[in-house]
Amino acid sequence: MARGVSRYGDTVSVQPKLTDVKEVAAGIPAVVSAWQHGLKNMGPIMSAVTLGKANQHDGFDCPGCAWPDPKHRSPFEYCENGAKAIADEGTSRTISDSFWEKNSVQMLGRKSDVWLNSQGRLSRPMILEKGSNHYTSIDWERAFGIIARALSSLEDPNDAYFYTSGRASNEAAFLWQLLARQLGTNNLPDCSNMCHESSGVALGESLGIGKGTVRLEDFELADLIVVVGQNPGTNHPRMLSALKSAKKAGASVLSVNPLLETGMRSFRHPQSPTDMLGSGTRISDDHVDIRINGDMAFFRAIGSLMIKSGAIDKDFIETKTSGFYDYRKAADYIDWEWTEAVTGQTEQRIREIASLMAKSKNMIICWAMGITQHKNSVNTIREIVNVLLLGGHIGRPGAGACPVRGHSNVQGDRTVGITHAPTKSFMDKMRAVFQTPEITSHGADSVHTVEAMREKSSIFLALGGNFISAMSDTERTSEAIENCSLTVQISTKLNRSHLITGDTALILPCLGRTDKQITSHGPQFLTVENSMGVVHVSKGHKDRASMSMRPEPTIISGIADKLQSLIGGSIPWTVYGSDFTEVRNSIEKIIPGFEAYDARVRNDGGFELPNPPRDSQLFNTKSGRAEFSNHNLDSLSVNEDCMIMMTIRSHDQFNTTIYTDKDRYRGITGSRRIILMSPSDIRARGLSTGSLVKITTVGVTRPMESGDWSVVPYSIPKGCVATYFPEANHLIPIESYADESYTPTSKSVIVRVTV
Ligand SMILES: Nc1nc2c(c(=O)[nH]1)N[C@H]1C(S)=C(S)[C@@H](COP(=O)(O)OP(=O)(O)OC[C@H]3O[C@@H](n4cnc5c(=O)[nH]c(N)nc54)[C@H](O)[C@@H]3O)O[C@H]1N2
Ligand SMILES: Nc1nc2c(c(=O)[nH]1)N[C@H]1C(S)=C(S)[C@@H](COP(=O)(O)OP(=O)(O)OC[C@H]3O[C@@H](n4cnc5c(=O)[nH]c(N)nc54)[C@H](O)[C@@H]3O)O[C@H]1N2
Ligand SMILES: [Mo]
Repeated sequence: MARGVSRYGDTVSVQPKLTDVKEVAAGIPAVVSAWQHGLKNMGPIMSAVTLGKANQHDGFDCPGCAWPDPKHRSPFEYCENGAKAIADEGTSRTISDSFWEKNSVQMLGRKSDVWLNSQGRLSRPMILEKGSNHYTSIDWERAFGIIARALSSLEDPNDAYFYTSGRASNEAAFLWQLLARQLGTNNLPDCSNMCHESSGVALGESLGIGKGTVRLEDFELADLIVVVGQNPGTNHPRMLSALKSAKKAGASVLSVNPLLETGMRSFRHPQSPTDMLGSGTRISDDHVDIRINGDMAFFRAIGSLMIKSGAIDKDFIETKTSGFYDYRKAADYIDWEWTEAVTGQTEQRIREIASLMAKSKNMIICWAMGITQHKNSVNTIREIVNVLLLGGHIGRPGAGACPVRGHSNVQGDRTVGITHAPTKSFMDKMRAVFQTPEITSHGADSVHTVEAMREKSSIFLALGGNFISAMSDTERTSEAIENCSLTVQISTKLNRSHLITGDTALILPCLGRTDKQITSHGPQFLTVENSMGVVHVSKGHKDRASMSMRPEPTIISGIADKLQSLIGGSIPWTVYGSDFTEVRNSIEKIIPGFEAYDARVRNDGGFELPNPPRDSQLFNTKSGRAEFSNHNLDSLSVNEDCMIMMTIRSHDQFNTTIYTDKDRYRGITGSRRIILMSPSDIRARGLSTGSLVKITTVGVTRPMESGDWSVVPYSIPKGCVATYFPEANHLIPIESYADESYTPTSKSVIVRVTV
């Protein structure tokens, strides 16, 4: 039963204010911006204390991103955007009961995402009863009872879906998947499905591990670092320090991106006084302004040229890899006319880049969403790995594959069992240790969750995140959620997923990274894994803003304990909910690499998980070797009247949490309803700066379009346009996803832009 809540908030069309694209990232403006957010949300003293604990051995893991921490920490191990994420969570403001009395869900639905998030921390469990339009408070035990009864009365456990967003700690994530599996389902869709799933699938097939193969220390040993489809200046600002040190040690940096993002131009280290006064360090030595989705063709051409030049590591290829001869055959002929068209690069230019890569003794290739969110993402990543394999760049210091993860613990969540497609050995261990029922089929990922819930009324539970706004196809996703009998959100901040709900909806307010985790068993700490496989402690230090908030593991155990009393079982849920060491002791029994987990993780800096390709050039693939791939090349090609649209992040947002409407580095302020377009495309379409256009998705049978997008001239390849995520998500069809990984094609949407 839909309540008719707006999926987007009232959109007012305001023209953005445009200034020049910034040449230098970070520096004084970043420090000022970080402190502005801190002061506004936490006040001066709490800002100083909280920011001082970020990424310290005795502090918390910054919720901003998954970039690893250096061994030797400075007192300021945070960046501008980490500081924003910390201030946003650390706000002293809470949502009061009168807020819910005053505002119906329909009224809240008309508000913007910025407004919803700025209301403060969710502070009490709330329920939206069937047929009601207002949330009212509920006590924890009753809320757990409602969830447990609903789950236990399902005819089929596969009618429940347990979503996870990547901020959940290892302990919370482990308990969450244990709850799902005790019920009897593998339906564990997660944000990773929309994010680096393509990397996990591709690296699993090529290298036998779904993770990267470099350590932070490798950056200083590399001679060439390639940053493909990633905007570190905004999304992983601390990576710029690593790139800067690498350059000082002699590395070259190459950027491959339709946009020359500011962070890749120049960088002033905010913690270095001499840097702050200078003109900044140039980061990228060269930039390839590739067309959207041209990367597969680009890397194949490079591989082909490397083989022809003979500059390949024959010994590595001979002893450590499989499939080279088929790959060489596939890469023998390059259709240069097509390659030039889809990459937007001349043959000469690709030859230059190929010879740069062929010369490299130690190459690291980094990538993020610009590579993972296309139809051919898995094969594109395998093509990137082919190039690394040609040079023998796996399992050698200073070289390797580096998928740069997004959410701060998305990698850890996967490690401890958040996956719809678990291995048999994992499931066997779960059954042996916890007597969970036998589950023979894989579960649903995010795309299949939407499709299945639209078909059949279900129960949807979310450990964090904002599924409505983060998923593609906002309309279909909303229909799926509104078709549920019960939706449950364990959250820190108010978002649209609390307003577009099932018949009955629950909000369960949890503690975040910056909060002290105190249970009936005393003070606790949590653990996380960074983008490079290091597991370490995260300990918040702020007193909770409301006594009604609970730690995530305590909430999950509360639900599970009630459920267990109805369906049977002997998992010590009450112990898990209060003593997080016991959770770690159980993780150790199930997941390889976690021996003596609780003891080892207490050491400063934690411990590193084994990574056979990196540590000893061992590959857990079918052949027992690293696998070359040789798939047919493809790239999105569009008619003259269509364009390829990518949906990207601005500088002042964390995924669906929008802090302000400023995109400082790109020089855009005041509106997020913009479309970046090349000056030549603007002229060719008879448009001008500020023209309001309609964007229509091509290739779907149902109407998919929206108007009032303001044209912003920008240096972007012809035929390519960019809009912001999440505003443009309703233009990405649910049926448009990456082959094999089912990641929505957020960077490859074919559209028509008209007045
Ligand atoms: N401040 C802040 N930090 C964040 C986040 C945030 O929202 N805000 N989000 C976190 C999360 S969950 C993630 S996954 C990461 C995301 O980090 P990024 O992947 O850096 O995020 P996007 O803005 O999606 O940027 C994608 C980049 O890819 C480029 N691109 C798009 N299409 C193509 C293509 O076809 N080929 C190539 N070569 N490039 C392309 C775009 O121009 C853009 O620079 O950041 C994490 N950190
Ligand atoms: N078009 C388009 N769509 C995309 C993308 C894109 O590039 N383009 N990127 C995709 C990517 S990479 C990702 S990762 C997804 C992100 O998808 P999600 O992870 O679902 O979304 P977030 O915006 O990160 O979730 C924010 C909400 O999480 C809750 N939260 C924050 N911290 C905590 C915590 O510590 N505990 C709990 N329980 N809750 C917390 C808050 O209530 C907050 O409102 O979006 C994807 N969607
Ligand atoms: Mo992500």
